[in-house]
Amino acid sequence: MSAASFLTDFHHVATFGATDNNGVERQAATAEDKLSRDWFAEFAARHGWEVRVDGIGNMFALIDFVPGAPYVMLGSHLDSQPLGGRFDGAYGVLAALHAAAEIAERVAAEGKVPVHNLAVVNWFNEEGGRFAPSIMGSSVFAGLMDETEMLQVADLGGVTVAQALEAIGYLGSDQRPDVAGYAEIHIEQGRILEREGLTLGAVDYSWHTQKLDIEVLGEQSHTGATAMADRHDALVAASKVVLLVHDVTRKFAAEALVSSVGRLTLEPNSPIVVARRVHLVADLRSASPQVVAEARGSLMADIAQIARDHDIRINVNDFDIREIQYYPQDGLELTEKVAANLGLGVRRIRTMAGHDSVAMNRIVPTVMMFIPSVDGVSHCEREFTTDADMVSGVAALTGVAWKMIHGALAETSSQPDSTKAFAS
Ligand code: HGY
Ligand code: MN
Ligand code: MN
Repeated sequence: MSAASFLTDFHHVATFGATDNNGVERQAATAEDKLSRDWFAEFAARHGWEVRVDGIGNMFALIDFVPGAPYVMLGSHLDSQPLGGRFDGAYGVLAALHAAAEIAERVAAEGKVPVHNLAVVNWFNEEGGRFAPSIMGSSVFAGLMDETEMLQVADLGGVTVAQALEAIGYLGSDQRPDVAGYAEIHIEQGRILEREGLTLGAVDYSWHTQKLDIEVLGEQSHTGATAMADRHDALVAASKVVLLVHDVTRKFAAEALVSSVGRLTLEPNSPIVVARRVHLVADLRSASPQVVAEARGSLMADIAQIARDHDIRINVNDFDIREIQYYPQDGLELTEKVAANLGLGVRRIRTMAGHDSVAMNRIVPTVMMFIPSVDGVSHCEREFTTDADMVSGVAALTGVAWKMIHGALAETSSQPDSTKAFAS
């Protein structure tokens, strides 16, 4: 793998769905996503790797060393948020492709047969911007979400996952590869590595997260002719809910809880009609499940009070609940060893954002790594990571994957177990 060829490919893929301010608009199963998927398939074909597409649109490029052996999978996601960043997900897929190419060359040159095969995966709909919930493709693969159910999920325009994948030619039916382990590298989407001047993060656990699906039901009426006393304005009540979701963080230590409403749809959304319905999605996250539970309890009580005050109905449902996930101890030690060999500054770090590795860590030993985000921003056009850090990350992923195909982590469980000797 040459740094130049990786950077050329990375910056080329960033042109698929490129926006005016250096971002990407490449939501799951859109025409722009198809461009990146086609490119992924061409890269694999150029290297003689078989490509499979499964029933939820996950793409797998297979590098076979040992007939019939399971695969160590490397990957991330090529879909983006609306007006998102060009690094989130795409970096991990490009890094995985180039790490795999480097490893294939080394295996051929050294002639030492590994224990496992290698695969690169582009997971479907990690972002969840168009089709909720997020981390969909990897969760279906890991058996955490039902494929038939997910295929019926519709976007705001009523298009289902199945229809969208069919439309871009990526509703597959190929058999899913057997998996022995998983490794993913991703931008940090926070400020820690940058602040500490470190190149690599060994992710040791993921935050507890959940979403609230909130439906505010008022009554449609004329904005000009209806007396104020007679209005049941869903948007006024919903606006108070939005502020509640923000203000509940103040009940806890600074930054102990993060929360926002990121989606709001309004019906009928006419300037002359009092809103009859508002649909909101709130995102609650914390390192402590207790904090999320307390925040949820406080919100439920306050939302019920708003419903009474406004004489309207508000339905609240939990979804997309993700327990804290701990990554295996020997995977952390492997990352730290590889970093030391490469002379890269490294530290253990939690992830607040969800990733496909959170799903995969439920079924196989998983390694998750971060590289720095400039200013810690993500899910926006301003998202940025330097070429140098990206190239360092590819070398780290290559080093970790090389050990994993030769059996590292093979016996470990995905829960942390410091007693397990590091499998060399
Ligand atoms: O859910 C997440 O945190 C990810 O960005 N999809
Ligand atoms: Mn991501
Ligand atoms: Mn993301």
